[in-house]
Amino acid sequence: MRFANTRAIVLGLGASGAGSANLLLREGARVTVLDSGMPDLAAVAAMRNRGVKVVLGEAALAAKADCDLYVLSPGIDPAAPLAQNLERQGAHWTGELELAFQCCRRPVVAITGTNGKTTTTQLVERMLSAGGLRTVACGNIGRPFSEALRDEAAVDVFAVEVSSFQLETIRTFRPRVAVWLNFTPDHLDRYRDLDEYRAAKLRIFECQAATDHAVVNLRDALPPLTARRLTFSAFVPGADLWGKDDHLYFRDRHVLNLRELRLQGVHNAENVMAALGAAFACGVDLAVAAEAIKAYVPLPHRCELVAELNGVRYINDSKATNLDALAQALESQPNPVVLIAGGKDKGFSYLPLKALATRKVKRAVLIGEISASIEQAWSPAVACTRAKGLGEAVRVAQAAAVPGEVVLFSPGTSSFDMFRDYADRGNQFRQIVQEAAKATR
Ligand code: UMA
Repeated sequence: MRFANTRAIVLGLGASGAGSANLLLREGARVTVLDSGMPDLAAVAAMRNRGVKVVLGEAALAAKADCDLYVLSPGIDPAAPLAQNLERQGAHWTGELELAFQCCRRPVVAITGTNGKTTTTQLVERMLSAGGLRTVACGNIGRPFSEALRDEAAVDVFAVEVSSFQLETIRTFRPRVAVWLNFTPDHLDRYRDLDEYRAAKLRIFECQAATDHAVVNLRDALPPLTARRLTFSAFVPGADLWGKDDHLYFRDRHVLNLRELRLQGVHNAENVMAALGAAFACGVDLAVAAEAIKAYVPLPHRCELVAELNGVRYINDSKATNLDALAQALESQPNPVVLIAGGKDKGFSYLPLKALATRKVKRAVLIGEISASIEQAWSPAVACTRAKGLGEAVRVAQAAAVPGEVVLFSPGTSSFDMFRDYADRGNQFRQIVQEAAKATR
């Protein structure tokens, strides 16, 4: 047992904290979990039943750093009081990703990028599985890597979606294949600037060796990498994986007709290319990999058509938690859009989207703590209305949209000011729209 007789403190009792604590228990450690927020009470009870000491609230903020190992959940900013209290006493962080990697005996394909991580991770899982490699998708996708390790005996490869938050605290994390999808502004509520965010993400390559692969977007100027590079791009000529007129190629070989897939848009073409690159690096035949994703159905909350009501299409794009994702959603709409946007103030301005919004958006209905700032950035070029909640926003949008138009819920920022997460936000939108549909019948 790797952590026999180790005394460990885990910070945060969300999915990562629970996964880390359970892994540490399996590896023989004595575990304390600290949570200064509002953890799920069932999770608290489950931990206590397993012999874990759980310390909550003010007591957690004053905990003593009297252990050997300190595991940080990714959503907890190292600058937060819970972490600072222990850091001042000399604690060094091991992230949940690093902890899981240290206990993992299987190769890892890691996927990062500002947008498209979850879709690509799922595509990688399907392609590798079709190629005969038993693969499990985990990580930032929702199921923590530490939790997925339970199934290790039945797994050949872990396809791990990794966020910048998780990469901040790695030391030995070495993916055999590291995928870099794209990089655009995000998370400026956590990082001082974009360079700091990018530096955290670039750590995905830090421990790779010359025998490993880096599957990278040719459009992004990356520093020199140790691993063997495979490039992809829908825009820049000369990539190993590239596209023309709905067709994808690997060097001079035709691989796939995008029209056979249910994934739409150029961003998804690049996600598919990246996944094909990872499959190739793992030795999977590209024809087999391409065939495997023909039945792939995109996940909810990503430009998901929720209903058509009086000739107006209602689209749930709650997963758009940054400006780049909102821009892609707007670009993909040929008809006038009534946009519902806004949410948490993550420290960036919506000004860069003003020209696009002026072109595409008939009316913007704005919610959340960033609503005034969006109005300031876009009005009067874009007609803006502020709404108190999502219900009011849908009512305003419904009144503004006429047949042939689209009500697009694409917030452009994260949800944590008003909702549990983007999925909760998207589910609430779907429910409100479905109730409105019933009322009009
Ligand atoms: N907490 C404290 N003190 C604090 C802050 C939080 O005690 O100061 C506690 C909260 O009360 C809560 C726990 O910490 O009980 C939450 O921990 P967490 O935020 O790390 O959440 P998890 O449930 O562990 O979810 C995390 C990822 N969340 C974040 O990075 C914010 C999930 O990604 C991921 O799916 C999960 O681990 C499994 O790996 C979500 C996400 O939004 C989807 N990720 C960001 C993104 O994709 O943009 C990075």
